[in-house]
Amino acid sequence: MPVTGSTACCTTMNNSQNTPRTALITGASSGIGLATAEKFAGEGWNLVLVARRMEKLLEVKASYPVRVDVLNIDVRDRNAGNNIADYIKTNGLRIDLLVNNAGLASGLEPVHQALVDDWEVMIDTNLKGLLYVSRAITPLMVEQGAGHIINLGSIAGKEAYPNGNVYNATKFAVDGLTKAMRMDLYTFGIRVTQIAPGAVETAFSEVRFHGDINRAKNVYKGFKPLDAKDVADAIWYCANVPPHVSIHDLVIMPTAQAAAAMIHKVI
Ligand code: 8X3
Repeated sequence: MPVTGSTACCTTMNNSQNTPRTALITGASSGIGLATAEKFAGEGWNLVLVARRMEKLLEVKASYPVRVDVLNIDVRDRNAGNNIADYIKTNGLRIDLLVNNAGLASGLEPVHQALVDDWEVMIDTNLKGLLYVSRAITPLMVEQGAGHIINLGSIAGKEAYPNGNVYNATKFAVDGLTKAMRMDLYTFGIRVTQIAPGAVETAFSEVRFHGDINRAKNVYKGFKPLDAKDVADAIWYCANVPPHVSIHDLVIMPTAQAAAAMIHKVI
């Protein structure tokens, strides 16, 4: 997989040591990833943005007076993490925050009817992609003796629900991995956080239903779901608590959603 790197102007100094902070965000071209990129860029952080589609990344780069490096990389590629790390090292960058956001749900059928191709893409992205990137970036954080990893989990990683099967399994894996990664990394001054959202109105359901927009819209009818910005704000909060504070796990839900499969709808 070729790495296409591209850099914008300017470096913003914004923390107390007057050194720039840089966030690496995967899945940055849409939804929570894009909202997070915009939030951090708006607050003066430099960015390394990773996605399969470049258009939105280039828009972020053009819109904010911070350094934005954009990488056309699919995290499912086994070399993805190493390619990102190589780019970071070659360009003398320091990653203060890794947001492992790339992920998706594909399909919502019972286990005896689900498509194995859906399972493959979820396992490859939500689990293996997160691992490839983390495996390559964590040594850089260990070397610098600091860093923060925020994994995007889900309420689906806390509670199973009917037809959730492999999506549930990948997000339960993120939940477990987040805890285990923290145990491996905390003595190096590295924080590891999980953000576990409930229903967020993005392209999530459209992807889950293989492009069936009407079915996707129905998911969010009759209640107010979260939007991507709500989750980006939570990520921002977790990334900006004082250095001695670590948010281990943050579940963020719509007020109308009491549990994974319990949404109060008024239609
Ligand atoms: C997405 C939330 O409720 O569809 O991760 O599982 S849910």
